[in-house]
Amino acid sequence: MPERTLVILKPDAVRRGLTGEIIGRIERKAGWSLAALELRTLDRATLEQHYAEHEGRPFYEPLVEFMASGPSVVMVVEGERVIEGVRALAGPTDPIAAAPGSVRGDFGTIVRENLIHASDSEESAEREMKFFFPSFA
Ligand code: IDP
Repeated sequence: MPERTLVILKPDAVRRGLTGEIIGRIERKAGWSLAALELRTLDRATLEQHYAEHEGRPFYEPLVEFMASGPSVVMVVEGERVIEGVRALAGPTDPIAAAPGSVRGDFGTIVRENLIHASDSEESAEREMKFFFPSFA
């Protein structure tokens, strides 16, 4: 059964002109497709809620600042095992530890500026889709 996941191409991906490359990788996976997509500058309130689980960690404040620093591409991707699949396509959080072939492994060096967010479970995908696209069924 197809799933849906919430993906954010972070401000570094937009600034560096990598959104087409990353969206292309997602679209080329068999049966995956875009269900919603918007270029959006995320405000502090939105980001504080999105990253609430990290509040108090040393990287939290610079993360919120970075994420608010310019437009992101916010999207819903749907397809077979897309929650696990986009996480695999993104690679692990630290781009230096991420394997070449993954988005973070191919394009990133800085942990904070790691290009892409993707929901990490069915539960967070549901929550994040409703949060970023409230009118989305
Ligand atoms: P994930 O995005 O791979 O799921 P999380 O642990 O949920 O990773 O962290 C959210 C985001 O916070 C990361 O994608 C990264 O941008 C940033 N981040 C996480 N850990 C660190 C860190 O140790 N230093 C700087 N930024 C971090």
